[in-house]
Amino acid sequence: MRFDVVTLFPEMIAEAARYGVTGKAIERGIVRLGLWNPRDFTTDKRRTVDDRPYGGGPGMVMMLQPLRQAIRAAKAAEPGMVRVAYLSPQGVKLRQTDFIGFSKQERILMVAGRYEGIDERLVETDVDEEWSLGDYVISGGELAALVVIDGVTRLLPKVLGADESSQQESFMQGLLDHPHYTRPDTIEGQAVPEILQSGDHAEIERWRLKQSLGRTMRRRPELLDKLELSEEQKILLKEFISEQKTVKRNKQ
Ligand code: 4GN
Repeated sequence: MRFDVVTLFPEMIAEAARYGVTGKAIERGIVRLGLWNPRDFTTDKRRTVDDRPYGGGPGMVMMLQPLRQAIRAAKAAEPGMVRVAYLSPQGVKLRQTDFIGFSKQERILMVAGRYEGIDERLVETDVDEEWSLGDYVISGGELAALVVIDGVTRLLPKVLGADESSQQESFMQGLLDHPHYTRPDTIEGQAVPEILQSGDHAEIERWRLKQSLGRTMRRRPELLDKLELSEEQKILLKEFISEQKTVKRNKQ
């Protein structure tokens, strides 16, 4: 899989992608990164990439020409189908299923905006899709592009080992994850749930699914609404509710 990013700060992408799962995937050649600086596609002596907004107002806008040339160069870098994505708060909210969709593509080209945004004519003609991480604003699209690179890379075959496979994650089933614990089994009066130390793998799976269902209901009920729960899952959810009522809690 090849990711291309058009950015004024290519080093930011290159450096962050060196760590962890993305770093390993790049090392192993499963992922390739192409970085394109619109400043390299300017023609004036000052290498200008921004200009004042038509209509007035504060801030600057990323100029069309350097961005368009950078996108074209990135596309032409190798043959094959490329989806051009722009990351902005105006985009469609990204979900895990979109990452799954991206992971089946050969290439994704992302445009990382800065300042007040990019010239809208690019969105009309050079961009295929506009995506948002969520309802908040950050100062540049680079961190958003890195989120996509990371979220997609960890879904690619061979990137995660069999035991850490993303396939068995709760989120793939539309549920929040269950709690995790490691040693020691007790610390400052806080014990690891007994069942997790029982060695009964069927019971452990059942407990984890119950926690996933319960946490999803408590924290993200709208996610549960989208699911058709099995009879067993309904039973687990009822068990979660009755077990929760017996313990005094101020969270979850
Ligand atoms: C994306 C980009 C938020 C998101 C961004 C988001 C850079 N902020 N919610 N900032 O996915 C003006 C230029 C804002 C591009 C954009």
